[in-house]
Amino acid sequence: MIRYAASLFVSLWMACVVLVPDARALDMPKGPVVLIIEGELSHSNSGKKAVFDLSMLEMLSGRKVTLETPWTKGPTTYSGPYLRAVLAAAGAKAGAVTIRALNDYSAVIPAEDVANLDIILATRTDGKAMQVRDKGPLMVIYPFDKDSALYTETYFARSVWQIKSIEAQ
Ligand SMILES: Nc1nc2c(c(=O)[nH]1)N[C@H]1C(S)=C(S)[C@@H](COP(=O)(O)O)O[C@H]1N2
Ligand SMILES: [Mo]
Repeated sequence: MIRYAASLFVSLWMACVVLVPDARALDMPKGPVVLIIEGELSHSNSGKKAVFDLSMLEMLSGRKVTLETPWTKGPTTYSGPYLRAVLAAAGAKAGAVTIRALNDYSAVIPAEDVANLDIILATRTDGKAMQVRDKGPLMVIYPFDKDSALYTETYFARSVWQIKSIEAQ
């Protein structure tokens, strides 16, 4: 009887560990959708896709950084979630991602950048939500402040603005 109870307890505990995080992994967006993630995902909320509004993104772990970019005059403050946190929220497997913009520009961000660099998807510049005319609603910001070796054309080309969607491989 005790063994039965113990194994029942273990089974229930495993069911919770396996099922509960998935069931409530991804909220439904309440505001306008600003990002669509496609690919092989374990957390979806719109068919097989994961869609996010601004507040869902801003609840994830991220950072605020002030830096210079080739696209701005003088230091600019960007804030937003880490790319890796956004991908984890959708349950994307570790790997490269293709980031697509509203104008159909796209760039591949290699798996090692996602894993090793503190890339953010900026949702705000100088504290204000980014309008499409200001490269919004989302923009890839590499940590140029932490590693000046990133300040090259290779990483500028991966700095996609006006992001529409991300495809996880
Ligand atoms: N949405 C979007 N993001 C983009 C691009 C683009 O055309 N559209 N061009 C990329 C490239 S190739 C570079 S080098 C940098 C800088 O582009 P710029 O030379 O137009 O400033 O932005 C990157 N991000
Ligand atoms: Mo470029």
